[in-house]
Amino acid sequence: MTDTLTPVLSDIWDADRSWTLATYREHGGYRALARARELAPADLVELVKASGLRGRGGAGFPTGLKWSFLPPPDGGPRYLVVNADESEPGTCKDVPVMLANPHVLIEGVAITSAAIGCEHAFIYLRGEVVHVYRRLLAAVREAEEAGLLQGLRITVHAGAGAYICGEETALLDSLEGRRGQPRLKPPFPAVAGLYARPTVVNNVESIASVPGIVLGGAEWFTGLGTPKSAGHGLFSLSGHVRRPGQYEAPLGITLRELLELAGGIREGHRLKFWTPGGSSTPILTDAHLDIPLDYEGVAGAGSMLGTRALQIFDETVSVVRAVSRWIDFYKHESCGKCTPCREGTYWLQQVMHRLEEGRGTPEDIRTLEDVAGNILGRSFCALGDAAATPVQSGLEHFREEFEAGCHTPARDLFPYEASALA
Ligand code: L3W
Ligand code: SF4
Repeated sequence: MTDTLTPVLSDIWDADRSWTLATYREHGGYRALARARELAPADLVELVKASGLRGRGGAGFPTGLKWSFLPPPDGGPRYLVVNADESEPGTCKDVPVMLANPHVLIEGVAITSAAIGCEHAFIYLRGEVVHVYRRLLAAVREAEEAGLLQGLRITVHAGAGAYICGEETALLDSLEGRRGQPRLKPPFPAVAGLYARPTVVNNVESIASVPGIVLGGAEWFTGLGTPKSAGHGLFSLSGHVRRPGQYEAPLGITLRELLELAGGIREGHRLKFWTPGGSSTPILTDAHLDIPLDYEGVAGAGSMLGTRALQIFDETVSVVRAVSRWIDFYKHESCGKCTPCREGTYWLQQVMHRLEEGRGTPEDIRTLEDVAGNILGRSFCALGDAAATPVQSGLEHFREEFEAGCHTPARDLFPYEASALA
C-alpha cells in the first residue's frame, strides 16, 4: 500500500499479519458490530440510507435503499449474499480487501445480517483465487470461535470461474447449483432471490464499508466524497503508471490527483486513454484528467464510474488492439442466453481481429457500429452492453486507428516492445 487519502478500508493493510482477528481487534475491529447490536434493525437500515453509501460493484445503487426493499419478515429465511466474483478486466479491489483484511468484510456481513434479519449469509468468491478462499475460511472460523457471530452462519462458496456469475441473478443460480445465467428482473433479488427468498446481494467493498459507517456515523461519511456520491473508495490504478496499486480516496477525486499519488505516467510517456471503471466503462482520454471521479462526474463525461478500475494506457498502445483483447474476453464470457450478445460478440470479434491485422475494410467499421448499436440496450443483461462499450467509445475517440486497420496491422503502428511496462 502506498499513499492513501482516506485510510478506512486499507488502514491496517501494512500491519503485521493484518488478516488475523488479533490484529483487526488491536485496531478497533468488531467495535462497530457491538455498537450495531445496540441498534434496532430498522435504525441500522436508516443509518446506511442516510450515509448515502452506493453499491461499490459497478452500478452504484443506494445500499440502504436496497436493504429497505426486503418485504416484512414472514418467519421464513432471508439471505445476504456478498458478490465477491470480481472478474472484470482491470477490476482488482475486492481481492486485496479480502486478502489483507477479511475481518472487515466479515464484520460488515454480521452488521448487515443484523439489519436485514438474516441468519445465513453467503460470500460467493470467484473460484480461481484459492488463496483468498482459504483466507476467508480461516477468518470466518476465527470469528465463529471467538463467539462474534452469535449464531450467524457464513458460507464461503467458490464459483467455477465464469464472468457472468458476477451478474447477481446468475450468481444466485450458480449458488443454487445450476448453470449461472441471468434471471429476468423483476422480481429483484430483494423480493425473490436465493431459493426464491428475499435476498440482499451486495459487493465486497459495499459491505466492508458498513463497519466504518456504523462507527463514524452518516454525517462523517457524507462529509467525504460529493453530494450524490458520498464516502470513500478504492481506486485501482494499473497499466502505465509508475506505482500501480490501490489508492483509497474520497469519491470525486480526479485522475490527475490520483496520478500524482501514483508517481505519474511512466518516464518519458504521456497519457493516451484510460477506463474509469474496468473494461465495461467507456474509455476516456487525456481531455478528462480533471473530471471528478464520482457517479455524476464520470457520467457527464460519457462514461461510468463502475468499479474504479483505472486502466492507464500511454501513447505506445494501440486502441484497436486493446479493444480487440476486451472483445475476446466478452465473446468468451458471453453466456449465450440472448441473441444480441451471443451472436454480436462473435461478429465484433471477427471484425476486430481483421482490423488488428490490417485486413479490415470500410464496411467493417460500419459493421462494428451496426453490431455494437444492436447489442446496446437489447441484451438480457449488462454483459452485452459492456461488450458494445469499448467498441463504441474507441470509435468515438480514436476512429482514425480503426480506419488504419483497413490497411496497416496494429503491430506495425504500435510495436509490442514499446507497450511493455517500463
Ligand atoms: C430492488 C429495484 N432492487 C435495481 C438493484 C439490483 C442490483 C443493483 C444494481 O450491474 C453494473 C453493470 C456493469 N428493486 C431495483 C433493485 N436494484 N433496481 O440494484 O442493479 P443494476 O441492474 O443497475 O446493475 P447490475 O446488474 O448489478 C452492475 C458494471 O456494474 N460494472 C461491473 C463490473 C464488474 C464487476 C466484477 O468484476 N465483479 O463488478 C462495471 O462498471 O457493467 O452496469 O443489485 O438488484 N427496483
Ligand atoms: Fe448472456 Fe450476454 Fe445475454 Fe447477458 S447479455 S444474458 S451474458 S448472452
